[in-house]
Amino acid sequence: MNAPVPPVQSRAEDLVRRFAEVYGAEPDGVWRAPGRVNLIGEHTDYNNGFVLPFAIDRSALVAVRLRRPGSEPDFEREAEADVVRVASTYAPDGEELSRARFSIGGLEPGGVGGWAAYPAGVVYAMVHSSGAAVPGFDLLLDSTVPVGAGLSSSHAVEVAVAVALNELLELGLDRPRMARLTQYAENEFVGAPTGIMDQSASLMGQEGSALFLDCRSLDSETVPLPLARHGLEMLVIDTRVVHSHADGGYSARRSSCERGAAALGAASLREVPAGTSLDVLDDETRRRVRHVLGENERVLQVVRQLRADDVGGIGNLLTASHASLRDDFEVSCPELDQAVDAALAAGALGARMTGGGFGGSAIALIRRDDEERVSAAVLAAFAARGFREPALFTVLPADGAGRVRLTWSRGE
Ligand code: GAF
Repeated sequence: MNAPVPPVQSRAEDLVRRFAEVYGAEPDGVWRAPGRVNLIGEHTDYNNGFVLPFAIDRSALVAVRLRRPGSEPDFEREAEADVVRVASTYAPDGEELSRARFSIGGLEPGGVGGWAAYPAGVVYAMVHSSGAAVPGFDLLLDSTVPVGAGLSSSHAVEVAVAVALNELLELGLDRPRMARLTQYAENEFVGAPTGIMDQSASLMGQEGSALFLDCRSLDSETVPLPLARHGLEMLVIDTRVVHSHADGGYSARRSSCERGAAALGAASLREVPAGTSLDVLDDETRRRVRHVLGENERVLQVVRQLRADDVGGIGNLLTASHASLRDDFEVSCPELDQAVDAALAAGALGARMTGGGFGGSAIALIRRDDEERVSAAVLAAFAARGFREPALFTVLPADGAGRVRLTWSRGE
């Protein structure tokens, strides 16, 4: 449980060494982008609403080197200045590295599969939505964000690539523009119709705080989340039920919300005035809309409580969010419900699924002294139901993406 994550600095230094072995040269630098936990504000981002995620102390690292004519032995042989070579230390089938390559000029939506679609999508977005000239480059990826756990491992990769290329190519994109750019990569290239929350958390998170983001204006503020000072911890329960947002459930929810807004005469659910009757909607659409309207209110309430330093007091709102996602929005699953119920029964102050749902992770706000008891209760409940053993670990609010300062590497 809670296996320690190696420090970023030593991971980055290892990555530089591996990069030299793989590509025969040192990288231009190493960039880090964290995964995220959403504290509250679920399925509100694509409805122009409010979200309150935080960047976590688990991250993707990319070492990148722009390819320069004449600088590498095989560059001339490949004779393609726009070739991107990517490799990842996360290699499923027991191989040492998972490798892929693509040519920038040949990129088309859906044309690159597997994890390489994320760097490819960012390049595609830079070329097609920002008009940037992107040369070929070499990239090596390492990540401590568990894949498929609903903690935004794919956005962490995209954001790491975006901040690396933004700096190396001197594109001058600010954080909100990089959030839009990586959303474009997800929506247009990868084919997942996701909102703007995950990449914003990865880009704009701040240690010790959550990010209060208005997804309509992209105005953001940090809100203190001093867990340790209150003797609290955020426990992640990764159900290990894997779901992709490119599958139908997520886009079906999005369409329901759009239908609901249109039936209420609003451009988006954010524009629906408080107190509007939902009676004109059919039962299913009414429940979807009721979740989004209620969830926006819960975000505002949690922000008020955190600003009043009432961290323990937000627990009930987290649990209410879960009930709404389970009953009205219908994006939970038996494993997520079990995680929440078992954690609450063992003394958690609040618990909810986090992220898009249909699998992935739940979070539980717990007293530090209760970690073992809550974890044991969750494991026992999963075993009793015959569910796959979940992964349990605590997370802390961390800083958003940036360059890792290496003490000895070229270019520092
Ligand atoms: C996924 C999406 F990527 C986010 O944009 C958001 O919609 C979330 O599901 C649900 O709140 O993580």
